[in-house]
Amino acid sequence: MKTSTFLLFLAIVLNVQYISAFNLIHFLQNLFRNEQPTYKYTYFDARLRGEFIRFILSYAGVEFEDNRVKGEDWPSLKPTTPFGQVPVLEVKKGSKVTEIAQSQAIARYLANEFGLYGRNNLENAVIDMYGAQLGDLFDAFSTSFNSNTTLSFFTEVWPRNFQFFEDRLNKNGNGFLVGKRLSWADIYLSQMTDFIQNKDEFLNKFPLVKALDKKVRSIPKIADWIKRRPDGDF
Ligand SMILES: N[C@@H](CCC(=O)N[C@@H](CS)C(=O)NCC(=O)O)C(=O)O
Repeated sequence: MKTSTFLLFLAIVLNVQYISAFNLIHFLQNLFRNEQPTYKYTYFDARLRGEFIRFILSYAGVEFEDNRVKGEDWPSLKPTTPFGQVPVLEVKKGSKVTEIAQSQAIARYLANEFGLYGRNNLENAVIDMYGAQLGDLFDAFSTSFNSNTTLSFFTEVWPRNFQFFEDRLNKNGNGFLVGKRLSWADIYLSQMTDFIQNKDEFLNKFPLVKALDKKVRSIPKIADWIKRRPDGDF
């Protein structure tokens, strides 16, 4: 049997809930070529928009430099980033460093690398759709924060969106947002619950989101990150 056939066979056999065939093949290929990239993740010393990427990096089980920029250092760093904003992920392969800005682009790259996508392009598009909705929700949170309207945001916009996700989980019917396995959108949705005060009470109204959140946070590598992550500013 050719090595690639054997690896494919092994990957299919091991294609359990949290390990996709793609993930395993990719990992083994990189291992044999000794081309494991290294990661430097730059964001503020906060959770906010950047934390879900830390969840994904933790899930991936890769070492990453968690570069937390202090407010006073931001003005000098800002012009060195691709679009004057964070998060930015630097991926170093050999001597080549590639910077990825835009949280959604970072998430999609990591999802492709570490098997957090679906089984085909259609599933991937739906996963990206949920990611984009969560990104919009975070934007709305940011706007409400800057205009001192967080109260109405958390009483109207936030529960409306959680109801959307509850309905979508109900429609998919198996505890994940898309297909039958974990995707980057599931992780993003779970991490968003970091921002809820009285989380238990709030999530009681959204039992499927609550169950997904529990499942994500009990994945050992994510649980470990949650245990050791710094508090940060927000
Ligand atoms: N669409 C971008 C938005 C990035 C963004 O708004 N970053 C904020 C922090 S959450 C930032 O860098 N603010 C500082 C600034 O703009 O100077 C993404 O999803 O990454």
